[in-house]
Amino acid sequence: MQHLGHTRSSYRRDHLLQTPDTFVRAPLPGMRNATAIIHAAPAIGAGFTQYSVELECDGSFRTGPAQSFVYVLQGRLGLAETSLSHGQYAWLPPDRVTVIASEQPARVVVIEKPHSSWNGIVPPPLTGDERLVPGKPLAGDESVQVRILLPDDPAFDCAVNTMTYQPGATLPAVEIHVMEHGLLMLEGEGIYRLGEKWYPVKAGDFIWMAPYCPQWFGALGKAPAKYLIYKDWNRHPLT
Ligand code: UGY
Ligand code: MN
Repeated sequence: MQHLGHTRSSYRRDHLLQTPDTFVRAPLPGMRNATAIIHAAPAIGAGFTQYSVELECDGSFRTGPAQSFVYVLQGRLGLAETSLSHGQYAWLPPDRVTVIASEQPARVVVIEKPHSSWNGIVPPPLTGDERLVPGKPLAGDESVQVRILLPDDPAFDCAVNTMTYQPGATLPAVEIHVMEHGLLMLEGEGIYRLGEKWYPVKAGDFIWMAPYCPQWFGALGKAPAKYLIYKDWNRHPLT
């Protein structure tokens, strides 16, 4: 399709909006029958990487030296003795190579970050199911539900949550904070304020927000909007 050079994607010093029409696919070393779309990486100033992996039949990839958070978007994946399907996720500790494989086509999002340990503690691997995590209203607002996918434990140096907004619901205020974000729109649509710009966004879009990037979201449409959001967490800013 011809877009005459137009896209909703935008790259600024303190944020990236990456829409599916601008995704570029290339396999990473160790991938078999699979390819990656790199969303966030140190090349844009991020302290983490986030990428989508698209697996074909009999596809596989492996986690690297960093801690990894793996969330299944589509299909069924096997890792170690476990299998994960849509909405299920795994956290894998650093320095442990784990092969993730799929017999059928599948899509998964991966977040990797060097682990900053607390008193030398590195947690063991864990798995979970987003649908079984109870939602908590954001700042008392029932129309915005937050699901916290990783334990509230100082051994973890990042948080990964989902946030579900009823149509018309918004973040209560423009946030400006030291933590950076990687965000994948999972469902619905809305308006994201990033820095001094307001962007229409919808399911499939990725957003990176640098530290202190002003941010706000309002959900539009007739169905809830939902996103998966990463942030660095639980560490003094000097560490
Ligand atoms: O956790 C957060 O900082 C979250 N409320 N930010 C966001 O949704 N942009
Ligand atoms: Mn935030």
